[in-house]
This record gives sequence, C-alpha cells and structure tokens, in this order.
Amino acid sequence: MIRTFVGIPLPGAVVRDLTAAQAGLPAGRAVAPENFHLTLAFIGEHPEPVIEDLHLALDRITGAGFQVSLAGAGLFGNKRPRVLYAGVRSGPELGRLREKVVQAARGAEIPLARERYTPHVTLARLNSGLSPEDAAELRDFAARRAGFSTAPFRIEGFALFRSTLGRNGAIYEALAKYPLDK
Ligand code: 3AM
Repeated sequence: MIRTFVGIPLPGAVVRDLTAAQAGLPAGRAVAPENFHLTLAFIGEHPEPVIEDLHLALDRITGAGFQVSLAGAGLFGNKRPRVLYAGVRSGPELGRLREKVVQAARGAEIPLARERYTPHVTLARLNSGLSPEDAAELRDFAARRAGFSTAPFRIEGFALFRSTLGRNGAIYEALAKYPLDK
C-alpha cells in the first residue's frame, strides 16, 4: 500500500517567505522547508496498481499554468487547533485544477471524501494535547501573521507525492511530476 497525495511544490522564494513566517512559533511542530506544498487532494492508502492508474490519469491532465500568491494565516480547528496555515489567493484556475485531479482519481476508481476544499499551505502541525494557553498564543501568532503575503508566483505543474509516516513526522517524496502548459 502506498499513501499518497497530489500537491503543488512551491518555488524557493516562497519557501523562504514561509520559513520566515514560522519564526517565533509558540507551540507545535513547524513544517520543514522541504515539505512545504499546496495540497490539491489527499489520496490516501492504495495498492500500487491503483496508484499506477492514478498516475496515468494525472498525466493526461492538461491546462495552462496560472498565478497565485500566499496571503494571511489562520488555524484549522477552532477550540482545538490542529494546523497553522498560510492562506492562498488565487483565481478560479486552482479550483479547476483540483476538480481535474478529483476526476482523475475517480477515473482510477479512487473515491475521494466529499470535503470542502480550502487551499492552504501548512506552516505547523499542533498536537491534540495542546494546552488552552498554547492555543491562545497560537491564535495571537496567527493574528500577527494576518499581513503575511508573498509576491505572485506561477504554478507550472503539480506532483504525486508519497507520504511516509514516521516518528518525526511524514516524509514526502515526489513520485511523478506533471507540468502544465504541455
Ligand atoms: O499539509 P496539508 O494540510 O496540505 O493534512 C495532510 C496534508 O495536508 C492531508 O494530506 C496532506 C498530505 O499528508 N491529510 C492527511 N490525512 C488526511 C485525511 N485522512 C488528509 N486530508 C484529508 N483526509
């Protein structure tokens, strides 16, 4: 079984901005620079032949590259925050690309959970045992990052990532890359 997700790798300048935005994080585990990504769809665990079918379907996706920027910060999980994230500012192209990925997954007979898609880049993950004090500090931290933004950058492609869960967090490895504008 292979645990995978489809996501967009980020340019070096954006990774540097995200790393700077993590400075002074009061609690939680900061995402390592090499792990920053914008998730298009979490695929989950599937046998290798299913992932091979998914790869072929992803490879057939066409479309033009497009611009996005990152802006703002927030927490997923109100009372019990689980993720500190940077927001994404984009036109309709990002949602359309996500829809193509969802369709590709369906074509490979991978049913995805019907959940609302909120584009974001995870900055830090927070343990379930977070104290109310730490949660309050994190809310302050996110509020101070409300003005975070990156220069616009071009999405030139996306990738299928393997996610290997380990003791020190997940290790991501790009199994295949899919350029847009092809
Ligand atoms: O880093 P982000 O937030 O973009 O949270 C996981 C991560 O998203 C998410 O998939 C990305 C790569 O691991 N993820 C993990 N398990 C998930 C699940 N069961 C999940 N998303 C939805 N359902």
